[in-house]
Amino acid sequence: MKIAVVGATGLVGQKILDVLTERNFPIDELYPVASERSVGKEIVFNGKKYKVISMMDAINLKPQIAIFSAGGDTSSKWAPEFEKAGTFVVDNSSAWRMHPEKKLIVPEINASELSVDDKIIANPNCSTIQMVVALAPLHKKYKIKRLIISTYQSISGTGVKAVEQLDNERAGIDGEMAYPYPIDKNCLPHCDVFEDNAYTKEEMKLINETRKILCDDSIRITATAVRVPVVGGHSESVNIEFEKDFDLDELKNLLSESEGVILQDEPEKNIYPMPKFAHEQDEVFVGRIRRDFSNPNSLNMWIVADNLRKGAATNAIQIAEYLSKNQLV
Ligand code: A2P
Ligand code: 11C
Repeated sequence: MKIAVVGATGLVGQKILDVLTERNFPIDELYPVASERSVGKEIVFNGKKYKVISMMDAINLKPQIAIFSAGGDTSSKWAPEFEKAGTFVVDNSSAWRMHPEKKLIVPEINASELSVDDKIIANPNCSTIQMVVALAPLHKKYKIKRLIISTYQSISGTGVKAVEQLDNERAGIDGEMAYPYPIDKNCLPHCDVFEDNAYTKEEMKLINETRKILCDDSIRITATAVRVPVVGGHSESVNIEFEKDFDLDELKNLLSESEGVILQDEPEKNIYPMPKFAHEQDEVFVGRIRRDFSNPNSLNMWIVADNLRKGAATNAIQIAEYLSKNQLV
């Protein structure tokens, strides 16, 4: 298969190249694309060197699939051009996620919605993906009424500049700032930009994307997204109120049998999910599962995943694998 990776020089783009290699994705030709300033630069894929090419050159080469991770403006402008060339676009940005005619896909939950006509497919936001992988089986069985979410998000979600900011701060070097404040020894209740309703865009993504993926606009959701000086993954404390009551052991059993979920819940042995150990893993880790005694039919849960993998690259490649395995491409 001919595959383009748009944003191949970025943090997620690099992770996409790693995951394509690891999963032995059937690639005959790889077209790495980045901004004009990177055209001609060399990147390494599967031990071979490739030159970065321009967007127009990639479109003219008519890849079957283009995996985009180059920001929302780039996707809004260029995904339709790839579509015109007959290419499937799997887009990591927020550009198409809430478009009423575009599908927002987490393969464990809703890949079966895809058809040959879905040429632009949206990959959800990282903090949404890991949460819905754990919530979907619970919603099916107990029906979620309300979610109260607090996130603890890795700096890698912001991109290369944020990783450099943290490295510079730790090395005592004055450098460019990705955030309005220092991030080392700090936490910022501020992920992405503020909207008119005083929530951040990241918080609104959690709310709107979750409802779209779970196909249920009746779920009431509120969220606070916080940036923490962590590298390996995003963590989330989620309080869930269900319509139906649950048996805690049955619920944990359901999670342990759910695709893509790993239960790490033995508090007596200090076993619970942490970004240090979710780093470079493709699964979603859940733990600290306990009844919320303050409210009927309610539960607290801690959810951790590598935001660059299941939160971005792995989910996008799983979508590409679905297209390939189901002969949609
Ligand atoms: P470049 O390296 O040439 O700037 P990150 O989110 O980690 O900062 O990465 C963003 C990625 O998106 C990079 O690969 C970057 O390429 C790419 N990119 C940014 N703007 C464009 C554009 N207009 N067209 C294509 N790729 C772009
Ligand atoms: C973060 N969730 O951690 C973001 C990164 O909408 O795809 C990805 C932004 C997006 O800041």
